[in-house]
Amino acid sequence: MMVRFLHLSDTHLGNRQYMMPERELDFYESFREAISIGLEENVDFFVHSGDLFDFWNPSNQALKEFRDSMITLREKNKPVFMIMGDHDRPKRKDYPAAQLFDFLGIRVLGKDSFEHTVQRFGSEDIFIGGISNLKGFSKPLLISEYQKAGSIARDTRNSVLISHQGVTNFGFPDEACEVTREMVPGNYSYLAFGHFHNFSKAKIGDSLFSYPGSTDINSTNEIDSFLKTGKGVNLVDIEKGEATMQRLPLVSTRMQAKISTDPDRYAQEIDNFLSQYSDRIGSKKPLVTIEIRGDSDKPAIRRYLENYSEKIIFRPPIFITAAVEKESRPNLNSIMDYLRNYFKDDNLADLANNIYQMTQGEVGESIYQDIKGKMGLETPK
Ligand SMILES: [Mn+2]
Repeated sequence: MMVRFLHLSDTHLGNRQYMMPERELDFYESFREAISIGLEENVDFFVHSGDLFDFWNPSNQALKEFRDSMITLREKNKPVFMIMGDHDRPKRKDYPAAQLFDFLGIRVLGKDSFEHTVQRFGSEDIFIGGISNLKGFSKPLLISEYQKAGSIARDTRNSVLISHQGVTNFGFPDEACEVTREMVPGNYSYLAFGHFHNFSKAKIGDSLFSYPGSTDINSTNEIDSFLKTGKGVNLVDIEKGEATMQRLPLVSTRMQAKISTDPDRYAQEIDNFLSQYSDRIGSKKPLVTIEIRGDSDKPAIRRYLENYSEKIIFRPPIFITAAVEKESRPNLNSIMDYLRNYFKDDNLADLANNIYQMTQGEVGESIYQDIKGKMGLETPK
């Protein structure tokens, strides 16, 4: 007997990238496509590894989109196991938004510490463990929760661990990671991870590990990986404790590109992009970020880009003149240098740095107090 599930992640429902209404709809559409792939593959259940919503207090529209899909899954008797990503974790005492839909069979696991459930599908039991995103001050807790997750699952055969953290050696700088690969328990059949938006998979211990990545492009940093591998979801089969995974592409994700060029070549590069990716562009107009370096006739370029209005959505072009380039590229080695350079005011830079440091850990009252203190409204405690 085999257990089959769909692993999706980082759907960021409600994200309205660049304040564009069509981008908000795109995120809903790629989410719906992911859900329908799972239904077509007749999975036993769904796993979502966090950042379901883009904000912890999503808009009613985002809640409705999620609810509608979950009603369908309920009707088809497909349970959903998930955890909170950093975007889902309430910034003050509150419920995770997804938990509003517990009556539809949504299970949000491990809100403050590791938690598990054992579910039976056909003749197979499967151990499903989860730990919601922990960051900043709670890193040591995370490491001990991973140890706990490893030891509790020791004698199980079919097992899945759901987690939303940065793990080293998956193409992200170590500063962006809370844990190293060695800290992740390697005795699970499958490690269902979220947080990094680019797809990757690996073997960790005896486990098959994967970041399925986001279902849509949340930032221009994801474009290179998107052009190489597209966005997708993971179809996972577990049989006799061994996981195998198939990567299934999402076709609804809108094509994006970033073109960094100069005033002499931009027109050619736009046409190159259109011909190179013509078979992948689909029915949605691609969204293109264009960066033009050097002195240029800005109004003429803006007018030229309008010729493409039927084929491409351009963001307002970014013009990088020699003067700007010099100013934005001082020798900046630390976040504090960046902030001083940006604000040109040590006091403001100091405040911004404090906020940055604190948002790596607990968010809330302490930041508010600090801001009031710096603004002379109240002495910080
Ligand atoms: Mn995310």
